[in-house]
Amino acid sequence: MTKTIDKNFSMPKCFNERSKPSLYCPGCGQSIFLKHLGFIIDDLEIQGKTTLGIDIGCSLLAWNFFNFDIVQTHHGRSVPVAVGYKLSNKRRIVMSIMGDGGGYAIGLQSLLHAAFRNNPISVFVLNNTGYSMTGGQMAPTSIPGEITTTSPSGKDPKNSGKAFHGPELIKQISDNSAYIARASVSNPIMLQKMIKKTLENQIKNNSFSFLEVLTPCPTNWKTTASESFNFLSKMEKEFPIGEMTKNEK
Ligand SMILES: Cc1ncc(C[n+]2csc(CCOP(=O)(O)OP(=O)(O)O)c2C)c(N)n1
Ligand code: SF4
Repeated sequence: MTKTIDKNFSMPKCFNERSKPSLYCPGCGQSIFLKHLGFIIDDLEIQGKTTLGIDIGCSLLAWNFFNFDIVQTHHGRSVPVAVGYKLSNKRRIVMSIMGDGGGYAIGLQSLLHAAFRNNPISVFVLNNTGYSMTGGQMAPTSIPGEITTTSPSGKDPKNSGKAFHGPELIKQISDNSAYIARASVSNPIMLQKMIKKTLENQIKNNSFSFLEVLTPCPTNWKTTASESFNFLSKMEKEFPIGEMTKNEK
């Protein structure tokens, strides 16, 4: 049976009127991010002009929520599809949303070249330190010592076990006009501000923009609500939040 959104809760206008029941696990940070993204799309009044490329992984569940054009891609391929879409229809505002596995492992080359070419799309990578949809395997972003289903003794820092820092790498090869930042769902005001700048950089400056968002995955982390936010604080030490743009705007 299809559930309707309870109008007593504030929901973005660009969400589907009759959204399917949410398939996100309770406490998932990805759904928190989508709600803030929805509010910013409302604020910028771009619902009718937006196209979203979604990846494989839990982030694909975004297709349940938004009432605008969405294209589903293969794992790690939402960036090249978004680039192709933008090049063929320059008036659209084109976004890509993917997990850290999609962005920093299987799709890394596509992401880096889009940044290098300064393709005017907005990319969001949701970093939850693992491959969540497939059961919580270790990812490039798993932090040193982190226990995952494929690192039961903890990710070994002495054995190539460092955490991968995406925005810091992208900054090295991107154009001066690119917007690059890292946010966390623990700080919604900063998150909304950065989502807005990520989209505005495409709209006003016709440039590449990139936002990594730290999001909890309580199911694979096997954490309670408070433990999830404790782990998020640990992530924020490894992955400092803030803007990494070369030029002040
Ligand atoms: C080419 C390819 N390889 C592997 C898979 C299997 N697969 C599906 S989801 C997934 C993990 C996704 O992890 P991430 O991109 O970090 O997204 P999350 O689920 O954490 O949001 C994998 C490996 C696939 N769908 N396609
Ligand atoms: S497995 Fe993790 S990332 Fe996926 S929906 Fe559940 S909490 Fe969210």
